[in-house]
Amino acid sequence: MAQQTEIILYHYPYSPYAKRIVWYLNLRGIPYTQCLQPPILPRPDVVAIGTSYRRIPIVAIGRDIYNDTRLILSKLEILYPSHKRISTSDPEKQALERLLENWAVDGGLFVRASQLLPSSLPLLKDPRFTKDREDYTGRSWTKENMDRGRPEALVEIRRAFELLETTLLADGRDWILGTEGPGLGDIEAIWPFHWLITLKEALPPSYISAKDFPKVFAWVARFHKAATESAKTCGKPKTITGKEAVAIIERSEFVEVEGEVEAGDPLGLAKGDTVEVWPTDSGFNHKDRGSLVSLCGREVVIESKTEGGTTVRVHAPRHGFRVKSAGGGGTKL
Ligand SMILES: N[C@@H](CCC(=O)N[C@@H](CS)C(=O)NCC(=O)O)C(=O)O
Repeated sequence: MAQQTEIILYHYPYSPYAKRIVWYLNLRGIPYTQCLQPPILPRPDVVAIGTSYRRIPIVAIGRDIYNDTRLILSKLEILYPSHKRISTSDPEKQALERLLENWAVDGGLFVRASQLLPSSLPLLKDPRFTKDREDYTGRSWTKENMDRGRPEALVEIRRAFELLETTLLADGRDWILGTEGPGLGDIEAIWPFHWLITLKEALPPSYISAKDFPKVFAWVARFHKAATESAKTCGKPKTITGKEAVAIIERSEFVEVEGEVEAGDPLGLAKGDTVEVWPTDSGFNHKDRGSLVSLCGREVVIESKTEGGTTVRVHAPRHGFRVKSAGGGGTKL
């Protein structure tokens, strides 16, 4: 079902998180359509599809809306089995894929990388942008605070370069898990490094350079070339407006069958309960609210409506998100 349904990616192209999804889709040759978003709120196109989630990217497949790249990647793995595979089936390497994801997303790598955005960047001089990012992260984005956080962030990021240079990439392999071509493991690990290396003035060459970390820099260049080639092969994605996107969603079917609330889930919630769902690491001021469709250790799904009143299902990963009863339905606790 999903195979025939248009994938709509809500993103802005310089989002490093969105790149994870674009690279993945292109490397697997899965076609998608994009609905480009502004870098700051408001995003009426996103509100229109029935989610209050404020982060980018978001993926809609039919009437299923997926928030957070970790869930999006795992869904694309399941929903598109017949396209070229880039993930590993070796359990030891699968563990590495997941640990690399955890390292980059939860392990502080992304937060430290974002602290290295050069304060000379025009966006960082725009008070609308810095205020927006304060809402997103809960920390100050003033020039003084950015500059103050930079030395510590540089030390952490250098440690990350060192780790890859002296371990996974130490034997001179092309791809991080020793695969034939670029794989999911590369995507899981590379995006903060790619972001920093390709962002002018983020890394001071006297402290972090290709001279110090030749293998990491070469890996990023190699990946960039492969990703650019695969994007060329796939061709430019179709770009649609928010109105076109919501119309596609509203006339689609669900691509997943309705799930259940897992028996024994420690929250004690029941199907149909009104719940709020939100990420706990960033973007926490924007909560989705709806009736609980399904809940398990991997994901939470709630029912919501598009602005035109069509029912959609909003999916979020369980990890990194809070699910809380909002008082409606048949909560047991
Ligand atoms: N854990 C989330 C993080 C997503 C995230 O933080 N994305 C950034 C863009 S790179 C964002 O949303 N920034 C604030 C914004 O654009 O509103 C994921 O994996 O998707």
